[in-house]
Amino acid sequence: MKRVLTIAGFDPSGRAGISADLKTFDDLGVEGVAAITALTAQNSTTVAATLPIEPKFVRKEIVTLLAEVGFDAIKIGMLGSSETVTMLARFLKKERIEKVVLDPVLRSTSGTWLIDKNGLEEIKKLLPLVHVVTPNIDEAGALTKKKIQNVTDMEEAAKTIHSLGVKFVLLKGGHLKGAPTDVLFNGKDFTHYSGTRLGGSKARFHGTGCILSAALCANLAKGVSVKKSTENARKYLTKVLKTRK
Ligand code: PXL
Repeated sequence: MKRVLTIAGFDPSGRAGISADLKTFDDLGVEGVAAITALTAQNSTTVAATLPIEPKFVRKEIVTLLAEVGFDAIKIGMLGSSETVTMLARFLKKERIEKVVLDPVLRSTSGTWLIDKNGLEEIKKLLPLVHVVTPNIDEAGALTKKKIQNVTDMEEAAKTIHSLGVKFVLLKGGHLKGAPTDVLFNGKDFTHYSGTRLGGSKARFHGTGCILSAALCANLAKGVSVKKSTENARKYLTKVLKTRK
């Protein structure tokens, strides 16, 4: 069985973060292990508080797991502090793990910041060490300092983010109006994935970014291509959302 590490925060509601990642890994037939970067106090609609774990401790969590077995892929989610991002960049530079998926979490769906103000610049430094980055419209806007309003803007943003050194950019369009389209860019070609919009409360969509990137990572660990992994991850996410109110 392939083994996948998630480095992310803990959401006690179970819909996002570490618990969502581990459930996704389990569903997709890979063994999940986890390093917690932050605790949060939240329910499905509100983040009341966050408590980042010391970067040294996060590093200890990762190296202790690694001492026993390697990872076939790594998924990175909420990191909680820019110091943890810096620590992780150092770790990835040393270990050279190929299949790294980064969900560049900046804010919760409800708008609470999940990283400090230096986090964004530190996250940019992680990109050359990452295989696939999965920003949503807000995160891509922050990374490129541009307003993204349509698919053409998304393609421009994906090019800019790709130029920061990451191999694949999967820009998620769910936050734009109309039929949601995700754009994958490999430095040469664009692939568009379109779907139908599901209705429902904000709570229904809490953690969707986590689930998508975890499912993508599980597929990559199993040797599936990035294009096909994206397709499979989107299908898996739709299935999960259909079980939610
Ligand atoms: O969806 C972003 C996210 C990621 N990780 C954790 C979270 C959230 C949003 O609330 O709590 C732990």
